[in-house]
Amino acid sequence: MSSTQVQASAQTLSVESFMAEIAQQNPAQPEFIQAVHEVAEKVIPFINANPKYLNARILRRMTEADRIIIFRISWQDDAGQVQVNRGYRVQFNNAIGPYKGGLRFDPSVNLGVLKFLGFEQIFKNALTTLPMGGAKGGSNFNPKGKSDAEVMRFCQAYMTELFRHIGHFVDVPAGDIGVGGREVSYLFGQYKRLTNEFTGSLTGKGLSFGGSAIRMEATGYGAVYFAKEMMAHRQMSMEGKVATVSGSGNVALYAAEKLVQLGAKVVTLSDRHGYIYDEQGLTLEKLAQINDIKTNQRRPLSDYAKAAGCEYVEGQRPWGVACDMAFPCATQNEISVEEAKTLLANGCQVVSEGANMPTVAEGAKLFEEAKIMYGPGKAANAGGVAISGIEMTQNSMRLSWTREEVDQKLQEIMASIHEQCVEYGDDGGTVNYVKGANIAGFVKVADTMLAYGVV
Ligand code: NDP
Ligand code: 2IT
Repeated sequence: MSSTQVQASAQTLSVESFMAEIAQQNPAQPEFIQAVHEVAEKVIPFINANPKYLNARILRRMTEADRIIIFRISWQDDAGQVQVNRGYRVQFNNAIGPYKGGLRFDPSVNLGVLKFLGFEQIFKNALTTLPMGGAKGGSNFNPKGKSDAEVMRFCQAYMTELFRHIGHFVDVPAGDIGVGGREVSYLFGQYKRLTNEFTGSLTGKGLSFGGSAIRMEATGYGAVYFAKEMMAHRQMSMEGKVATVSGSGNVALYAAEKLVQLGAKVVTLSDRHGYIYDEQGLTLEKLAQINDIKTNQRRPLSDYAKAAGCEYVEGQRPWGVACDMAFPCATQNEISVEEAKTLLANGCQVVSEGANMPTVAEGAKLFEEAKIMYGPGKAANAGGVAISGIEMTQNSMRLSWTREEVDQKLQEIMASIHEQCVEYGDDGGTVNYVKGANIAGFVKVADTMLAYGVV
């Protein structure tokens, strides 16, 4: 045994005892505990079969963030009033590359939510095949109803602290809920001003200042490419299949666009207030109109429904609508157990998660037991961060690739993620993608951590 290995008796680890410690160490962080539990259930049997991971306590080390930065953000609103928010960056694990992950600006943001997202990001980024560690950040700032000037002042105040903790070789933030092109531009502008340096320190940038083709589309397109891979593995195609999509933000709109391009019929989209139902199926023209209303004008989906004479269901999510494929692309825990049951009862065969952890744990179990094609977020939505990685590559080269080149890379990366899931996810003849994604992501990071010794 080398000096870097920890001497320990080769006992087995139980999911229950492992989770008891996690729960005790992370009180009042239910989303984080949920995310760790999903990984622990799949990875612990594998660890018990491979004691090198057990003795070195790799999974326990992975559940402890490398470092968490929490800070005050003071800014002035348009009325001159002083506003105070809390800012975070959870730098979870940089074993295989610089910290990488999005920023979320939403009133629901708290430490537990960002730890769940940062933890997921470790495995997701490992699956992309690119050298990126896991991180997440954000603030409880609510961009809704704020003027551009207020959002700018907030972003500048946020970056005035964050800039000293990030950098293209250190930590590279990007967008997530409430952080899109406008916010990344303000954040990058302030980073550049404070450091006097033009580097790829954020991704999701505008095309004129180092952004990559297809980054905006990548998460949604990737979730559809992943579904296509799962279906091809079972000799099925998307042509003519009915899809429900939730959300109407960055991920949802481009998932819907790619579905339509591949011949599927997209019948729903949603926002925080309700969902639209279009029995004929949304067209590319309708999606462009919705994108303009939601993204450019920042108005609710109900305004589109009114303008287009489309059916709108207030206060509900779209999972009661019968479909062959479901693409949850809004937020965590947006498919309840009851909704998971309804989806299955209605014959849904594919769930590809554009959002992070959109299905409650018990609902995910039902999808696994039914052996449908269930792609968990860390595999299905990895296309976004993958193209962020490709943006970093282009920034380092000071070159940019065409849409066609980047789209080709995205398709290759999603196919490779699918292959990794197949390699590690065998479940008696079918593929369990939750098992495959978690073990494949774990192995890459765990082997690297083993190589570093006790760190
Ligand atoms: P956006 O802010 O662009 O859009 C989010 C959409 O989800 C909006 O339509 C929003 O409604 C809706 N939504 C947000 N919170 C809730 C809620 N609590 N209840 C109901 N609906 C809600 O974010 P993204 O599209 O970027 O992100 C969506 C999901 O995808 C998140 O889970 C994110 O973590 C994940 N993701 C994003 C990636 C990216 O590259 N952007 C990459 C991988 C995953 P409204 O319009 O009313 O605000
Ligand atoms: O959840 C995610 O993967 C993202 N929000 C994208 C992260 C990134 O760095 O592009």
